[in-house]
Amino acid sequence: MKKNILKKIRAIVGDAHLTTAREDLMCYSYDSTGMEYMPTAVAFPGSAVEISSIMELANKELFPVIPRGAGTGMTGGSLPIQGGLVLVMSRLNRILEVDVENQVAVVEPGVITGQFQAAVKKEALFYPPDPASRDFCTMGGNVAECSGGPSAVKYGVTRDYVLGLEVVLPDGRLMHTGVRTAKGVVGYDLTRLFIGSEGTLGIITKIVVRLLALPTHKKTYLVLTDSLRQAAMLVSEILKRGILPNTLEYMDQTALHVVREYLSLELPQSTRALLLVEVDGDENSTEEQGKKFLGMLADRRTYPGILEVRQAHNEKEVDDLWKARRSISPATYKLRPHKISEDVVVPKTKIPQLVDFTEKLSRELGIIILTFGHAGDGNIHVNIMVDKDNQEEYQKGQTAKRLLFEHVMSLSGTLSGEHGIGITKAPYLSLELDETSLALMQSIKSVFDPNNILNPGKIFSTKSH
Ligand code: 2HG
Ligand code: ZN
Repeated sequence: MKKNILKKIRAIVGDAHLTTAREDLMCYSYDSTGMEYMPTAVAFPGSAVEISSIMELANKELFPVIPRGAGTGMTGGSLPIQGGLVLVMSRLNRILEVDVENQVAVVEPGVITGQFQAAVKKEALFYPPDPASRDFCTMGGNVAECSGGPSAVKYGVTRDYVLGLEVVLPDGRLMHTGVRTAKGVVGYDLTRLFIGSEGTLGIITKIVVRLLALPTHKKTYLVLTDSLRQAAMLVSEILKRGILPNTLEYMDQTALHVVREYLSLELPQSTRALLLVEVDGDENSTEEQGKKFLGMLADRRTYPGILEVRQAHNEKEVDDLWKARRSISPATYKLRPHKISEDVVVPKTKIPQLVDFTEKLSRELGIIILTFGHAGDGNIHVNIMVDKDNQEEYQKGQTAKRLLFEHVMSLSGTLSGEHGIGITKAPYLSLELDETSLALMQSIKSVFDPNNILNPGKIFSTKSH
């Protein structure tokens, strides 16, 4: 990037908000994939108007711009793979409005999701999307990736809560999409087009979300089983009985092992999997759902693989369980220095087939593959643990990834439920999308960004990273 361009960016954001110092650039060169790409410069814009001026300049001078939230992404969406200017949204971190009566809020993209949830909770309101990283990740990043989380089984994902957006287009134009009403069908649904577009179509500068009334009660349970298959089979059984938990998560034996220190409970020797189940609502409905759930599991002859069913009795027990669940992802690095992290989804009834397959893959290839995650919506995290410096192991990991994707397709599943495509899944896109859809998606990208300057090389690249 030429010196005079940097000078112009500096003039837009102010001297204190642009850096080219190597030690600063390094902080914005990686995300949760563990991959690193150095940006040429990093800017911290303070308003949509500044972002608009930067994009106008980028479109004229043709340099890449990569929007970035907190860098917790799992597929490389915020990595500057071609260098260029990283735009960090941390200064746009205000909750602009919480309209309690209409159950709507307006936030800037840099607001931390967990902090937003805590803020609306004070008004007895509820914003359900809860990525495991909610204490660090941002609302803008969640919209860009259409993040989900444990509560998606009952409450849905980010897409289900965003009513409208303010967006800066790659050429610098500022636009508004959607509504702030409960319904709206005027024109094409551009809001949904931006949600999950991984920062390739525009830069989100404001988000209008709908909120729910805060559930007043909850009950948290865990079910221990002597086989992974039994835990997997229980998932669709529970939902079939009309129980709709706000959490239906599972951990396999290896996932349990890496977070063992957070769990202040004794596990029977033969434990092979754990289901974390939570029901919520008002007092009556929570009570009723809890009873139904325990009633269903009471007859052990129907489910011989169940070792124990426990209820968390106090806040500490509930917190411990959640701490364990939210810590699995980072704790896996105890096993190997790198991971290939996938978030495939299969129809719920096919989870047993999927976990049988990953267990077999792990045995046959001789590498660690653990599974855990959002079983209630069939969204399984398959973590293939490798050491990238060990070529043979790394190649085995890549083989496992391809075989996994092919298997998921054969089960009528999808490659990604919440982490997006980014660069890590880009070479596999054609396993799922037909040529016509792929071509149409690429034309949409060129309509929005004819010069391919906004987050280039994401979603559609065929190069392996
Ligand atoms: C989770 O649910 C995250 O914990 C991360 O989506 C999953 O590390 C992973 O693969
Ligand atoms: Zn997840």
